Amino acid sequence: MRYRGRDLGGEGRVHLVMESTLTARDRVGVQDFVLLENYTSEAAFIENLRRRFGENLIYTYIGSVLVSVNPNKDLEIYSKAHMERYRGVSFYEISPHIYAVSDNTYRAMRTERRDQCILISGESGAGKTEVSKKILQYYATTCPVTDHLSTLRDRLLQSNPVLEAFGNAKTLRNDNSSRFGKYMDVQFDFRGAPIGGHILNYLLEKSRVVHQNHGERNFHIFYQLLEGGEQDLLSKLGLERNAQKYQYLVKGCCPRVSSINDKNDWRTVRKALTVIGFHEDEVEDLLNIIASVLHLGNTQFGEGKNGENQITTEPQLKYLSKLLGVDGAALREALTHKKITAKGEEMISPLSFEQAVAARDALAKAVYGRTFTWLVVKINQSLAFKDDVYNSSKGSSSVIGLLDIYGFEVFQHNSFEQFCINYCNEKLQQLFIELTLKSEQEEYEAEGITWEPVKYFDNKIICDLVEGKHKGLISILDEECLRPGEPSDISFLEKLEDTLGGHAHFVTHKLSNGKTRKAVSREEFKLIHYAGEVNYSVNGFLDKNKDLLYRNLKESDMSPLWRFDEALVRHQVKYLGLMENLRVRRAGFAYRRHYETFLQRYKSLCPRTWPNWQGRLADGVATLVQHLGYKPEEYKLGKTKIFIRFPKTLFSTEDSLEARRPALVLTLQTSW
Ligand code: AOV
Ligand code: MG
Repeated sequence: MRYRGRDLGGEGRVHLVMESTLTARDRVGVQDFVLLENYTSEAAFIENLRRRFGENLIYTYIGSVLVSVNPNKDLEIYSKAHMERYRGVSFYEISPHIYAVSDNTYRAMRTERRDQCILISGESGAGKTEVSKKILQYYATTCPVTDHLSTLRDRLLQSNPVLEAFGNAKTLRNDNSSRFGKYMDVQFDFRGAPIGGHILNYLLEKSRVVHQNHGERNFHIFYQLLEGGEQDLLSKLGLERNAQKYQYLVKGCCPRVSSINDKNDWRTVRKALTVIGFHEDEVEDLLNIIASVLHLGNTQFGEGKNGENQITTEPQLKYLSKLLGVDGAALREALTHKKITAKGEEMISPLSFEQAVAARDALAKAVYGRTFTWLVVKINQSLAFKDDVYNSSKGSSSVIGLLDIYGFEVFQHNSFEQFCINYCNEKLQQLFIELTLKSEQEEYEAEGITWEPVKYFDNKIICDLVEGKHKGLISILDEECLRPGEPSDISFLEKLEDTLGGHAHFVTHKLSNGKTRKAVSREEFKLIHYAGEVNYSVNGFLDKNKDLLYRNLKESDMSPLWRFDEALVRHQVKYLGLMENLRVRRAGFAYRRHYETFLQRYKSLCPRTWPNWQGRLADGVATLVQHLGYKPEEYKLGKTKIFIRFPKTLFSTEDSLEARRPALVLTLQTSW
């Protein structure tokens, strides 16, 4: 789902009308929910999605927001020919598509010379990452490039398979689930050519390196290396071509996934690393570390002669020391002892069996996490805009940002990971409200349009509850982690009760009359999120907050995935706030144009405004729409813009324009 926060795509940019490209099939249901007759009915909303989905029409607008339903099959709608169809065409002229959004965003960036952002939101497996890749492919294919820029374009595209190999994994919800958040900036020069990129990564689920739930896998790269790595390479790394041999790869009991070809993916990743500009010795370092993680997982501990805890797997230690380039004795000691400072003196004390296992796993997670960060740094260096190379680009450049995050999630058992993810979604929803519902209504006010405000739930109250200074949940958690004495998950819960008890969106088992509430256990707190109620178990909150290990999916049934599951769709329609969005859109005005743009485009339809209107622009537009027969309820005239309530009004005006095509050509050859 995408939105730009300001205006519909047509603003400031007109192009040849291509009504004829819309076939009867494209028009199944309504292609913009604003046209839905029964627009307050959730059932009608879902029925429209279902009808279109049945015809493989997975995209539908709510004004400038694109709703996309995952088809889970290749629809062959992403060819170069498709991309060409969407170039330079406005939203309402052609059937909804992610390419229309990409193109409108690109043109808005170029004509307004302002940075743009595409936000993608949705549940795990909904198709966010696929959408972000389609957008990138669209820019890579349709934007102008010169020879030296083609390298950058290739690197931008190739960063995806690399990051996915190291940051994606099979979960019960998605065979290629992103286990990290990604914000990517693509930088364009004044000609609209991509000249640079930058990736911001966050929340890598490091805990997956050492543990996977049943039916899930570790990060793809491990299986790719074992399946696809040349025999010489595996021997050098001390690895066997069998994932079952590695403790860190067997927890989920599914080394192979039918939809994934690890061997082919390995080739893709190796090639991508070269395209991005990794030197052979850097690739070697990278693979040494991946292999080390597997050897760490197979490092076992047992009781020595004197009852001490010792490493019982010597070959692993040997490989670890070789691959990581550290002294064997030092590594042995580090894995079985801890250093503590007491009264200014450093002391070494042995670790218990459990402590050693935990230390080993912590090391594996840290090594992998740092490697991932290093990978992103390297990719960013390779994508960085190089002023000296692209001299001609100096001065003006703009950016399109792509955000691909986690979706809201509720499981039977929710912990710190879900808390972080759901908070993240609350923040995204805030942004959504801010930029659509709020700004939409504020614009009517600014333009002096009479307007009956539409009520919506503002989830700021929940964001404040989580992030408020001193009194917010995160502050209280941080304070508890730092407090001297014996802070615990339960003492944290008690603090929450003391500080937040009574808040409308925070609930614990305690009732104000001293009795207890059954729906929330003694180790839980409940947050009433904008998208629903979630009980969080406080177990592990303090440790996880210190260690920053996020996200651990537990789900059972994936039968959520290959068909149009109405309950699932309804749930998403609800939590994404689509009905509220439609209501504002519908109660408001679907399209708006600056007077000048509107007049320029349609003046040929009225003898009084053709060829040029001499008076005030607003009067010209008023004259024009009267001539066109617009009814008073169909439009409003603001201070600088005309607001048109329904797309069909504009469609019929566009039809009239189509009938006068020869005159139109002059008007259309404007801003490219
Ligand atoms: P996600 O990014 O939203 O989940 P993905 O983008 O990885 O979801 O999509 C999941 C899978 O759905 C993909 O691997 C494809 O098989 C399929 N898919 C998605 N979009 C399309 C499409 N437009 N056409 C065909 N198949 C599609 V997560 O990263 O788990 O939040 O955390
Ligand atoms: Mg994803």
